[in-house]
Amino acid sequence: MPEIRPEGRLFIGNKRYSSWSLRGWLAVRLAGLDVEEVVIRLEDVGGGAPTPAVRAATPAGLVPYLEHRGARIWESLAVAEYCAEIAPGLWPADRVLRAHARAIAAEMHAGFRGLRQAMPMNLGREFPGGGRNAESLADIARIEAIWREARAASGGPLLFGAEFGLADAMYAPVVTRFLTWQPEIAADTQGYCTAVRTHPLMARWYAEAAAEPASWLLDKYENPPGAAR
Ligand SMILES: N[C@@H](CCC(=O)N[C@@H](CS)C(=O)NCC(=O)O)C(=O)O
Repeated sequence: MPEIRPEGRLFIGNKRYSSWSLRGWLAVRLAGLDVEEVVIRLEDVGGGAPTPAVRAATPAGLVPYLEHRGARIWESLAVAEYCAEIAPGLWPADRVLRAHARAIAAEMHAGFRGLRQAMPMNLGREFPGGGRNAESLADIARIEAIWREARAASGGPLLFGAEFGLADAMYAPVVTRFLTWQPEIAADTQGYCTAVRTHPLMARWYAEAAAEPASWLLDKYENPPGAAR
């Protein structure tokens, strides 16, 4: 029997904190790429500078970064599009729905800075009531509307029907932020969070995050400024 070898490498940050890595990882796993996973512990070197090991390993100094059969792909949305070339079913089959899915995925990739800054991802903690400011609440309202519109059109429970797709992958870290920071959200938003959280790949990512060494904990994410005390 010939040895089955991985077809490349996926560089990601550690799973407790790295929200963009979660997007790329979900796309790669949903597409079934046979790649080795290289997890880089994120560090706080000050001034918002990237982790030296991330900078050394990746073209843009950011994770996720995918090498697959000669292709080099960085930026989570580009990773998602690459995965969709291999597994086209990760976008909706219908042209109009596919355009909608791409639009909301791009909106996530380009925006929601208020939410991302006020409610950083931390899969091991709960900060109920924290992180609420005008910018994060406005982002949350827009995200609820996006999810509501997509699920109303598709019937849910995921954004474009029964299958977890690339639009869901782009919003999965938002779901984790909602579970950690527990903003006030509508019942249908909560329903979507449950549908995402219970997907087997999300369960796997959470379990692997929980297994990371305690020495990887970062004070800036464990004691974030916006946490209610
Ligand atoms: N726009 C990029 C953002 C990637 C990004 O900001 N990644 C963070 C981790 S979540 C990173 O690599 N930070 C470097 C560091 O913290 O050292 C993408 O979509 O992939």
